[in-house]
Amino acid sequence: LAACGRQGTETAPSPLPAEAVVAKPALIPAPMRMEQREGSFRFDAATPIFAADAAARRVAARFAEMMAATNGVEGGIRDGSGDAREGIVFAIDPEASADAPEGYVLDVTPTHVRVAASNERGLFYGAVTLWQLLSSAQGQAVRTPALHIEDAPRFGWRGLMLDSARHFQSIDEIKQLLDAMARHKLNTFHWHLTDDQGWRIESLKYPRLHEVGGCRIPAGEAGLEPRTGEPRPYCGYYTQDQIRDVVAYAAERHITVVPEFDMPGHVQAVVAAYPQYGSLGDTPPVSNEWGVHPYLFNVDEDTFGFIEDVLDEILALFPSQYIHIGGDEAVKDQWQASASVQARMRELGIADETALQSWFIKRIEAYLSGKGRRLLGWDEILDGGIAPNATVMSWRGTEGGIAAARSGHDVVMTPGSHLYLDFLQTASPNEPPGRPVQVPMEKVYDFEPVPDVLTAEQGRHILGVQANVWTEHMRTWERMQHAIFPRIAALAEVAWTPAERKDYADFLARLPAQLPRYRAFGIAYAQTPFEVMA
Ligand code: TNX
Repeated sequence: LAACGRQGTETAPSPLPAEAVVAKPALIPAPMRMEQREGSFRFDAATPIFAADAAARRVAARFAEMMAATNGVEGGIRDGSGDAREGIVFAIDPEASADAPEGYVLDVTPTHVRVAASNERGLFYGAVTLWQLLSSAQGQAVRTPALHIEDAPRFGWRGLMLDSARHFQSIDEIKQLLDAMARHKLNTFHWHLTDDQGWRIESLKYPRLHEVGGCRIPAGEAGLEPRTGEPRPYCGYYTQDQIRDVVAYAAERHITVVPEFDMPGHVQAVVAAYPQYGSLGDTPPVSNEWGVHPYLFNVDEDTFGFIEDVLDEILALFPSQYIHIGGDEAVKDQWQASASVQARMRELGIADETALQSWFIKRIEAYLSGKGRRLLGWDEILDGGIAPNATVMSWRGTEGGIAAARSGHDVVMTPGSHLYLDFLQTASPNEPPGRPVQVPMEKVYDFEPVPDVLTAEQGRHILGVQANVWTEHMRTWERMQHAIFPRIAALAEVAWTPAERKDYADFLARLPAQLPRYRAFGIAYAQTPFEVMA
């Protein structure tokens, strides 16, 4: 990886307990710059951990928590800046990493360690690095090589999307995922909360959204009570308190939660609850089938009033600058078939349904801009002309992202070909059900977010990358873990590590050290990638 010279070879003073020695740091994602130095540092239960202020203390506490989980040893946190030059110091230091908002500097010397950053976020990432360094060996006493790291992420958007509409997860599972994201230095949790198969946000103003829209009857046996054969609905939503709790929990881990409220398509669950806002006025059931559905919002003033009310509730729950409004897969048949939609188009002088979708999204964009937020949508929001200030999430390959960047719009790359974790990862018979195409770990790793057809200036519009966890095939947390881990480690390196530092063989050499860390946190990662490698 970096310029690794000599390895720590000092022997411990004799009265100390036996220690595990880290031969070579195994950090994921690999840092921007790392230089190994002379000697090594010993960490054990007696190592003091200094934190000078509240922010540093919060970071030190997270560090201690992680060390306790992986190595069974915490070290004691003390107030102060560690002038004694022993132990570990966490310091907010305006001089350190000032020009990199999430960067940090880490120095390990034979006598002490200093982690410094200009803000708490950067300091937290420094703590994650130090924890990985020390947990590259097992045991309550570890010795790690002296080194100097200067680190900052390549991208500001390092995301993971979770679909809680098709199947939903418990708050505890979501928190476990947020914890794991933070330990991979990911900072954006895109929460897909509404779709044809379910509405998962409690609405105070429109309670039928979660009461009716939150329930579907699964197809086949899963939808029947085993004894009586009665319909067994699959129901669930997150209360506003639970959502606030998740948002706060994420923020403590330096993760922004970006909600998604899909429109004008993927709204069958909404129309099931409030048919007056659908284009045709009929009342469908909440869907229990996967794939693309025909239901579209109407385009009259009542419908916009409803959407804006719901957005207001969402904005109050999610402080995120970006609000995802979907925009994908809106087949236009219902708009074509609806007399009132056609009349509205004539009135507005809108030529076709693609132009109508563009008008629709522009209207929502103006609403969100008026509230100081930014609209984000799937790449279909380019069709018929993109709204000013809209940001594009490129999922049908990178083409949409390229077009958006060329026209001066910001982009998050999340191509299905490389970053969809609902695709299987190997040809092993032990893969659980999933979408049939394969996205092996190496393919995730090899994704390059900034296409070389872009100029440097256009390339700066690529905010970053995100992997998506669609859950049609992931009924359980176990399956989700299989899909996410360890591919999330490859994603982390795509999102964080400078392109010229990426090296798949080296990544594979570091990956084994990551696995005991997963186990320590009870993460049931996929074994299939390792069967293939064996
Ligand atoms: C396409 S990606 C969808 C989702 C599905 C996914 C399954 C996107 C914007 N739309 O609705 O869940 O494929 O892989």
